[in-house]
Amino acid sequence: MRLVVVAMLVGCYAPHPQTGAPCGDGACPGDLVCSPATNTCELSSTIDGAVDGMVIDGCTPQAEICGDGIDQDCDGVDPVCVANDGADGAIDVSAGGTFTVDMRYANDDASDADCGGIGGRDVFYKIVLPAQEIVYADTFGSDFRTVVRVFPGKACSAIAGASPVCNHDACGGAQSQLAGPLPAGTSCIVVDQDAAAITGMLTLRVTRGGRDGASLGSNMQTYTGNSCTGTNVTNPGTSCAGGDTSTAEDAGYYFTVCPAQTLKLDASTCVDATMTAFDTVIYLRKAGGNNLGCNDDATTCTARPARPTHADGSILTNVASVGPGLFWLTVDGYSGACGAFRVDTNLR
Ligand SMILES: [Ca+2]
Ligand SMILES: [Ca+2]
Ligand SMILES: [Ca+2]
Ligand SMILES: [Ca+2]
Repeated sequence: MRLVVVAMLVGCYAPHPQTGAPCGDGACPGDLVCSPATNTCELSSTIDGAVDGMVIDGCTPQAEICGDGIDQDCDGVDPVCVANDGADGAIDVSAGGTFTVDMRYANDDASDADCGGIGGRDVFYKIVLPAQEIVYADTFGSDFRTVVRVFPGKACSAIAGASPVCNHDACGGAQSQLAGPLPAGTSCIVVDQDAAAITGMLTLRVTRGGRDGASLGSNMQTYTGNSCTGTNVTNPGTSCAGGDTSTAEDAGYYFTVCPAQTLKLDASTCVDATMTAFDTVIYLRKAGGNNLGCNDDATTCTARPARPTHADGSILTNVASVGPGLFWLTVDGYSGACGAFRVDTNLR
């Protein structure tokens, strides 16, 4: 028995050249080969006898699986997996931006979590927020059917058994688009391939909404609120309300627009002037962008009972939002004002 244990230890710890080291002038020690994809020394020739760049007799090419030490496609290379193939390599997308991945170099190791088909390769992202905020993501431009699973408040290492926000087949197509609140702290985003896909280029776009807010519904809606309970996130800007840069608290309503789609928005704080108690300013922006429309005082508004000599309610009419993206209607106040409001909208 003692001899067997010694033999196993010898087997496990027999010295051999390490993989992952840079190729020296294209050469690698021992039986490693130089991977042209990474310019590092990798294992392949130890598995099936392939030599660098050659397809050997008797090797039947199959779909490559990255990082498993086997050269499935018989080109002499076992490619290194992408960094965010697994949960522990989740790429931080907290700053927003566009992220691309060649899915050939990922593995199928995420649970489908009852969202999308079983199978397909998957990659992991994380986002870390200082406070609850609306976050937008889409995968338009990817060349495969995408499934996006968002796990609010869960690190990627802790998503087992959790139910994600699930999105696929958005906008009548094969990609994904979603927006919604994520809490302070870390959340995980998994992008998967539907069914048994093993190739494809992923384009993931992440946009921070810059604030918390409520979802703006399609067609005619009425919302009431009190902006004094919010915080001052934005101001009307230099092109509106006389360049008002006051610190009035504001309320935000968000919506998404599909690619090649234009939505039109009407909004008014004076449909019932008795329900709005302060001098409002309303504006529409793409997240992070400038005013697409902004109005302080609409002369066609009925004056508020509290200020009968001056109509200071606000109206936007037929303002266009061109997709794809995340858009905000903001109810703000002029010169620091806040209060109860009613805003009537028509998004179509
Ligand atoms: Ca492989
Ligand atoms: Ca994976
Ligand atoms: Ca404001
Ligand atoms: Ca006003």
